Amino acid sequence: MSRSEPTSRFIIVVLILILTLLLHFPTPIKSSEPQNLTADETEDGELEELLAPTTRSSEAELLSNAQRIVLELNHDNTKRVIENYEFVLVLGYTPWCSRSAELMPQFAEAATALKELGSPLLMAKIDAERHAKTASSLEIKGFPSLLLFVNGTSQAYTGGFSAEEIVIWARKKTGEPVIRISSVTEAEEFLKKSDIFVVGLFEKLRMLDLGNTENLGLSLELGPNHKEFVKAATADNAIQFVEASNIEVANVLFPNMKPTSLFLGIVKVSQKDTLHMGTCRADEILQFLDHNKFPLVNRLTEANSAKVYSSPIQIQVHVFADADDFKKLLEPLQDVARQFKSKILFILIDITDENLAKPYLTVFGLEESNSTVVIAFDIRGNSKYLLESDPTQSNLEEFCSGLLQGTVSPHFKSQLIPDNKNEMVLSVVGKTLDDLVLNSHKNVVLEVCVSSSSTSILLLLTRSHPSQSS
Ligand SMILES: *[C@@H]1O[C@H](CO)[C@@H](O)[C@H](O)[C@H]1NC(C)=O
Ligand SMILES: *[C@@H]1O[C@H](CO)[C@@H](O)[C@H](O)[C@H]1NC(C)=O
Ligand SMILES: CC(=O)N[C@H]1CO[C@H](CO)[C@@H](O)[C@@H]1O
Repeated sequence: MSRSEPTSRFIIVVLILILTLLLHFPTPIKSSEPQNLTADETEDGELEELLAPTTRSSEAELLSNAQRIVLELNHDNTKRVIENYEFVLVLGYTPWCSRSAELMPQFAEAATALKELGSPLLMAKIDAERHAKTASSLEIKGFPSLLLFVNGTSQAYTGGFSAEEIVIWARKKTGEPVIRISSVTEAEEFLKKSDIFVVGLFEKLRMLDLGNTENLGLSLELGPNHKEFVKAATADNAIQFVEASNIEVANVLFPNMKPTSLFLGIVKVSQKDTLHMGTCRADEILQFLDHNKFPLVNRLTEANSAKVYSSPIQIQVHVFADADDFKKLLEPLQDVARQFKSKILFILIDITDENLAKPYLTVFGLEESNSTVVIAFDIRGNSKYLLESDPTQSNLEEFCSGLLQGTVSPHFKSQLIPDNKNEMVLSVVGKTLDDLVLNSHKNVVLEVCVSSSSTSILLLLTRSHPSQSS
């Protein structure tokens, strides 16, 4: 009797203590696994559904399940979630923003894929209009915006905006930058789902594949080359890196790979294009990627324009065509592009797309054009060019060679060259400005008429000072 009483009192005290703790700290999350969330994370038990296995009965259902895998942040849970998870990718959106609406299903699809891959990343979204204060405390500016929180500290999102691109980026930044492929079957499966990737063959990985882990120094023994490979994979923002441990597997990924114990290359599946990388240094791998990651011909969309124009390639050929001409042009254009690989960037733009095409065509005075237009920019010299002949393969080749050699004349938006024969006062247009005025050996009085006003400006250009005098 005298012994059981203190015991039961002790139990009661412990129970009260546990209850108190539970009430005051409803979810002491310490794990990085989103699956370990409990239902009181959200008021409406949304997470219970979140935890339910994804069913595959219909596409709509799949999407709505996917959307549930994304945790909805609000005033009450944000701080706790950000602080307690190692990795949280937050999407700041507003309900009225169309770009948010486009991104949301991609984000949800990425969340599903990452969950299936067992990623430690928690995907969350916050309605930045409804929870403006909370959103601004996360430094969410502009919509949609994505931020990755690592142990509570945010970093900018630098990946693409399709589900696949989000998955690739997220894995790179959460400790899984490289996918290891150990069998031919896995390699074939991977190829079906991938368009562009970097492959590395590291024969020393074979020991890991065979389960030979008794050598604890193995990761060191994989050597500095492998370390550089992983470093590059982490630093790059968009391209999946894969590693293979034997030549049979590597050969499925990169056909006709030379038998060697170490090999790096880029594969562009849909372009049937492969490139061998003759380096294993991280910075050189990244530089090589910058110059070679683009498809031979880039079809411009609003979604990929930022990515396409991030290319460091200085000469860019833009081809404007309608859907029918696209089909006819694509192959010859790819052939040309192959010859000028990593020297000229080729961009294909739908001529009927006002937003994408008009601004360029207007610069050339060709906004009314209905047939294929080929223009080029040299970013170094800030000059622009126009292909004046038909866009046949040989004309395109000649144009591109000329661009590289600097033998194509830059284009000026210009009226037709007027017939000045027998004129006392010569008419000058954009195309003849250099010859008649700037390079003239005589002094020139130039009258500039501004079409929108009745006044005109007189400029005296003297030979010794070929610039404006009065
Ligand atoms: C996050 O914090 C945990 C615990 O302090 C630590 O083990 C982990 O390495 C950190 N993660 C990153 C990516 O820094
Ligand atoms: C292009 O097509 C439009 C409508 O079909 C027509 O009005 C216009 O004149 C055409 N422009 C040229 C340069 O052929
Ligand atoms: C309570 C609970 O669900 N625990 C799980 C947390 O996550 C680990 C790793 O996925 C599981 O093994 C636990 O069962």
